[in-house]
Amino acid sequence: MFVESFRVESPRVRYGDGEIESEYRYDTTEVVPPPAAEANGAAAGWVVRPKSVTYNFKTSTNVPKLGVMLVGWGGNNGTTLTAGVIANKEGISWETKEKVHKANYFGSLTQASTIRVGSHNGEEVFAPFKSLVPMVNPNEIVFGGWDISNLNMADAMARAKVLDIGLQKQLKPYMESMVPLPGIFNPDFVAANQGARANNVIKGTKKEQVDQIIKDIREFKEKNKVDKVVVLWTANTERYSNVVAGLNDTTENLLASLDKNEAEISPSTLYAIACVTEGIPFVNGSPQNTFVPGLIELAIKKNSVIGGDDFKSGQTKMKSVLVDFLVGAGIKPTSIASYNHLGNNDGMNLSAPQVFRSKEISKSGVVDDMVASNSILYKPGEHPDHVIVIKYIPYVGDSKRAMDEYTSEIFMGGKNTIVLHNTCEDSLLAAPIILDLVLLAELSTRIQLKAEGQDKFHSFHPVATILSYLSKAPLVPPGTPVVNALAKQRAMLENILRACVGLAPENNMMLEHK
Ligand code: NAI
Ligand code: DG6
Repeated sequence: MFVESFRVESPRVRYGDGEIESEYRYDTTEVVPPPAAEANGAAAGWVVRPKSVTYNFKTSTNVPKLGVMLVGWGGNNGTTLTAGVIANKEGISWETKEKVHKANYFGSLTQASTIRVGSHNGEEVFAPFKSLVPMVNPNEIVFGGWDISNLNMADAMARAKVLDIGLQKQLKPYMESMVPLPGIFNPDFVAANQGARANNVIKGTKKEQVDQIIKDIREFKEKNKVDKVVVLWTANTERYSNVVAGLNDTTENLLASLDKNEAEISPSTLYAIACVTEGIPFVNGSPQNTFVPGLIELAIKKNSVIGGDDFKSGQTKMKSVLVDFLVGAGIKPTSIASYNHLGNNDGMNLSAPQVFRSKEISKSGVVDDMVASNSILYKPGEHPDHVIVIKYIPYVGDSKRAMDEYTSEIFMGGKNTIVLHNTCEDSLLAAPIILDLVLLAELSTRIQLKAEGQDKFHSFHPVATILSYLSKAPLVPPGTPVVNALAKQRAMLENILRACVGLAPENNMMLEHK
């Protein structure tokens, strides 16, 4: 059974004027080693204590008019997302040799997935994920952004070669007047082959470039009369910046380096400095270390949302499901070989070794938490062989081919090899993820919480872990465990939103049927 929306009736929830207040019992467990065990490392005698903490949540229901500014707006992801939202808003349909297609938001967790709300007469009742708490309607988002290429969005959509031509023709009138603002370009951080499209760049020192980005955001906000702006990086993958003491290790050093026009501050870090300074949420959809320590410190000081890194779209999403399943089933993955080839501009940029290295790092870390969770299978420090290969093959364009081989040790010396082959337009996977990231980043700024004993409500930590489900290498606050397993990431997000309306976490126990 499906319901479009619902309202929670409970003494623990109050739907007030402009906000939802809820009281929520957070049940966890505390694990305590006995003093002797601590001394000699013995595992016996550990004590586990159930613990309950009452939290209060306050969620503002004043859904803002949202502006989204994309860095790399004219790229494959930027054009595909913008086109997709316009097509949904305008109710556009188009014909291919197969059938008449209608615009949809498939692939978006918030727009196209459901949650189980309970049961009625023994039948499961589901509702849209987006019905949990009031969220921005994607059709109402105003898009803008920057690109180092000056192509208007209609021509950029054609350059991307992602969407069917019958759809592109209908979208052209909406998109040809949209032109990206000049962007910050530094050839040292991307492949040399990207220089050819850089005809729309902000000149000046790094400080002047940051000031220009701030000015752009303010003008966009004013011109479009939006209440809030979220900025998201979907520009080229950059090489890693060197993290150097005195350069970018603290906020003070980073800002001093900015004033000194230091070469090692990447364009993505410059955009992020501008956003954090303005209190604008900034999400990084690429793998590079935009969030150098000095920037994370700045975001914490300003309490300005940052999130990332690297959209978790296809091959890696699969991996974070499959390895979780294998390790969770007591099977030991011992080698993972992940190969893919693609022919879009992202693939061309990734053909430079220093840029590929950023992607290799974010794709490689994705099974670490699952491996670390099972010491029956893996000795301390043991890890499956895990190799990542990406090749640029222009002919296939945006239609990425990904091939994976997982070999695992099974019962009594047996081996199991699973091989996957996935073909899919990369940008059609990424665009709905971008949508979710900006919608959830905005939503996170409207939620406040306090634990019992705390006298004041506070917002979530500015490093937005609630975006983990959508990120290959989730950025977490210092000292926070990184969770890559997809089901856990989804459960975390869903359960937090359930808590906002006083609903228990989904426990799947169905005791009433036992
Ligand atoms: P793309 O190359 O088509 O688009 C990037 C755009 O950014 C280009 O139009 C380029 O001119 C622009 N650009 C480059 N540097 C810029 C700067 N400093 N300021 C402003 N604009 C700049 O790439 P695509 O396919 O759209 O991917 C974008 C990013 O998303 C890449 O870093 C990619 O690795 C990442 N990504 C993509 C996924 C996917 O499934 N498509 C998944 C995970 C990450
Ligand atoms: C080649 O792998 C291009 C990349 O940008 C990926 O397509 C992107 O990171 C998506 O990766 P995955 O592993 O989630 O499919």
